[in-house]
Amino acid sequence: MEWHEVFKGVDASAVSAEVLEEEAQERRGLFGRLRRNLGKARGAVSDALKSAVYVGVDRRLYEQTEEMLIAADVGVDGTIKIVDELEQRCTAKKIETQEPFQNELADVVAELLQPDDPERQRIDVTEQPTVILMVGVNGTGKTTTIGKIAWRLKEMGKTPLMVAGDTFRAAAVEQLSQWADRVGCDIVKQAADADPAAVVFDGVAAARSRGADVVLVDTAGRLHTQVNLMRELEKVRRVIEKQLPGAPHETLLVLDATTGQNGLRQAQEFKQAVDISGVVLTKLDGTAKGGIVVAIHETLGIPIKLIGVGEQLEDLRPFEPDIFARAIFGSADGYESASDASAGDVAD
Ligand SMILES: Nc1nc2c(ncn2[C@@H]2O[C@H](COP(=O)(O)OP(=O)(O)O)[C@@H](O)[C@H]2O)c(=O)[nH]1
Ligand SMILES: [Mg+2]
Repeated sequence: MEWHEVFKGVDASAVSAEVLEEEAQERRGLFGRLRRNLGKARGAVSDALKSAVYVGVDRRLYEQTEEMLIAADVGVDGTIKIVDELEQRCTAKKIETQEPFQNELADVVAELLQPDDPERQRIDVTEQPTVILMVGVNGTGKTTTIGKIAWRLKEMGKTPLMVAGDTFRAAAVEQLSQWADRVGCDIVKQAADADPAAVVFDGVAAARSRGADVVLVDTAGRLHTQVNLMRELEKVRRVIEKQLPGAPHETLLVLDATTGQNGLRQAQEFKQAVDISGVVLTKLDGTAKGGIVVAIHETLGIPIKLIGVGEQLEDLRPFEPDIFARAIFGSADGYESASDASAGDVAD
């Protein structure tokens, strides 16, 4: 999936040939890059399957696959679903060796992760302006992700505007300002301690008067109490909605993949307080537990839209179940054909 396909409302004909070529190149190198960045998770899977005393596809291998999936944070329900399906298919196809076994596993995971409605997977930026609200616990990567998204939008000819709604820490406003400088976009901010609702009010007003396309609203991830935080987010949301009916058009929950099942509990709390439309799963490069993707899919019912695979501007990717599942669960030999296939897509 190319970036201009992730964002609904980006006019592909307005994207410069240069950027399209960059995207295509990135796309060709994507599988290898993703595989490298997801090295920890991939290593955990292949080590577990290799160390399974491999005498063929037998009961013991299914049990070990089960253990591996649980250890990778897939969760109990997802694990049972995957292994049941895997066993049925391997039996039907008479699969008896590791490599096809592992590729079958990747297929099963990829299919499980398919969105019910692919349109819901996209980020709709057709409204003028579109408001995207970022929420999540402190340190999950909200501010960084805003920088990454703003950069992509700018590359595609959109005018992003950042709003420093995390007024709880002075450093947060400064950090977002630095991202705005790097990306080269406007930022609306006030002194730390300001009322975030007031900052957000100004931000939306500024976007309308300056003709910005996409407003990216940063928020606090921690207040004195969790109840206060949820109340503040509800208030921010109400202020946006009042000022611009229909907004926020997208509320993205940023989750840190390294926090595992704990992150899922946080997610439930946020989901209750504000209407979450998508998940951004960050730090997948730093965890051996990439299976958290399956757990999120199974328990939250909110699409994962983007994944963070590093700290650099370009280390944000659209979430593509096939590529992701193959990068983590597929066998080593499956990689080359997979990367050829995605390069082929571009050439077509
Ligand atoms: N390795 C890695 N680090 C990330 C990723 N996303 C964010 N970070 C880092 O996580 C830390 C916290 O990010 P920040 O954006 O400040 O989180 P916030 O408190 O939610 O705004 C920073 O050091 C980021 O560089 C990612 O995808 N991978
Ligand atoms: Mg922040």
